[in-house]
Amino acid sequence: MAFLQGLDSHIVVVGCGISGIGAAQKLLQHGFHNVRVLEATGRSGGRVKTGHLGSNIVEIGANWIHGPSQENPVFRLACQYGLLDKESMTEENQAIDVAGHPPFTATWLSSSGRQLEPELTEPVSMLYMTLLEQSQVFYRQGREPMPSVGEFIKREIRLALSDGRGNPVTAVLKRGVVNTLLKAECCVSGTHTMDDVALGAFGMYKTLPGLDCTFPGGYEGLIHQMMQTLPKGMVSYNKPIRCIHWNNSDGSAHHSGRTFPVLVECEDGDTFPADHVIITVSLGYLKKHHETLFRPRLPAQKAESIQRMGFGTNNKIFVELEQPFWEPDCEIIFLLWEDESTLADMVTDVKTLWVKKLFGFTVLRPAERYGHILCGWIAGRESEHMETLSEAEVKLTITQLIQKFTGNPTITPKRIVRSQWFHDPYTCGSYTYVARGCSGHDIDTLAQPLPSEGPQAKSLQVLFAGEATNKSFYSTVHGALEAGCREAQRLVTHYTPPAYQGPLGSKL
Ligand code: 6YU
Repeated sequence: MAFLQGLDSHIVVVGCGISGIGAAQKLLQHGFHNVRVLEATGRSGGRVKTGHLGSNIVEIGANWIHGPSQENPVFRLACQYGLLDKESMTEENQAIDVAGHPPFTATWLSSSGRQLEPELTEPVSMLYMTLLEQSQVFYRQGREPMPSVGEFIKREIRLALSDGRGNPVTAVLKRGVVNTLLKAECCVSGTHTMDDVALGAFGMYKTLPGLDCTFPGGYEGLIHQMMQTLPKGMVSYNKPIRCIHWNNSDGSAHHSGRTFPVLVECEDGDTFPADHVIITVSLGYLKKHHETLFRPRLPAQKAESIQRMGFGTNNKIFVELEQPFWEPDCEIIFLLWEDESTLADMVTDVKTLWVKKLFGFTVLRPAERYGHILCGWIAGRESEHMETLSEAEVKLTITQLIQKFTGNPTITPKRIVRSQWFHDPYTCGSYTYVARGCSGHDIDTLAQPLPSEGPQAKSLQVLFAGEATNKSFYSTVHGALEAGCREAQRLVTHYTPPAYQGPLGSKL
């Protein structure tokens, strides 16, 4: 009976990214019928966003399914909807374990316009990868020797390269390889510098088996398929919420003769009374707005965890060329600056040197589908500055960069398109990382429903989903989807009588 009454509860999901869609889908599957999704923008998908460069599709947001194998809910859905090519779905592909770093076929170019020999770049890359793997062991062992991944790697590299026997020119190049790889890791982690990423918590992120794959028709195809399962009209677009009044803080939450513990207030003045709200906005948005987004304000512990956790910027700059300057088998082009004499993954002057943070380009493949398109990657404050420049300015700087590194002054890109996630008012950056000084405890605290104490402690008024609330898979699409489903399941369990929980209840 309690369960049947529960199905009448009014549930508002804030945000129509994959986490919000996953939550709404699961609630509907379990019979909840008063579910409403409020989305600030005019589209679904949030950070899953497919755009165009000329007639080609390009991913402005998420790119890959990380770890496409059966444990990954995004992979399962993509297979179910028939969105992947055959090769990505093979057993062999699912079994490959790349530990989060696919072995791309690489070309290294230097700022003097020459290609570097693998004899130089490969041993340093291998050493670097070993250190990156070692950075993950402290999560289980504790007693990390340095506070951050960046400081740990740089210390070990200094020790390894300091025998003084080598040629000094080669030593500079070796440091350059490390700098480029650190800049690449800033993109993977979504941080300004690896010095900001906590060494003790780095290993908390779990990788799944499977060779990362893309969606031939665009990642947003997954969103469109999922949206088909929601009834028309369930999502209200262009409906930014201004404030969540919880714990009956706004005495006016009455509707159809009932009193509701929560009132969701939108920017346009509309209000939605609710029994439960699942909030899926990004950590970046929470950092910026949590003080005004909740009435009463968030408990101090939760607010502190939000501030401690990291949310950085990673942007892409897609570049279309008439002809490739890379070999047909090349999957990634690394750029090495020969004038960087110290180990560092940041530039000294963001405004004038921002482009030096761009670690290189991935090649969009296969060429028969994309033509000749490169995707440049740039993280951090340099990336945030890039967003403020006009597209023409970015195109000019990227043209000069490619000409310098290829030594060919005639190469001129046809067109470019870039992402601007930091200045997106409803995302405020790209994704979560475990910042120096933060731990899994902060993610648990963020994910804890409100109120967390007092007489209403178990009423689940405000629930927290989104990628930032997933301790194992933060920063990913599957992490976001799983978190949305987790919070929907929390409500299902809440209304399921104890007699139905356990093996039978879990099938509800
Ligand atoms: C992945 C990948 N990938 C590249 C880039 C980006 C991301 N990710 P959403 O923000 O989607 O939804 C919230 C909604 O709320 C949104 O629609 C808002 O408009 C709305 N909203 C906000 N405020 C509101 C308000 N006031 N009122 C109403 N609505 C409001 N993930 O799996 N593969 O290749 C990449 C990548 C450039 C920007 C990615 C990737 C991250 C995912 O895109 C992201 O996690 C999810 O889409 C988030 O979904 P959501 O629903 O939670 O929020 C060791 C270690 C290291 C750890 N890192 C390693 C992992 C590497 C991660 N890699 C990423 C790399 C790329 C390239």
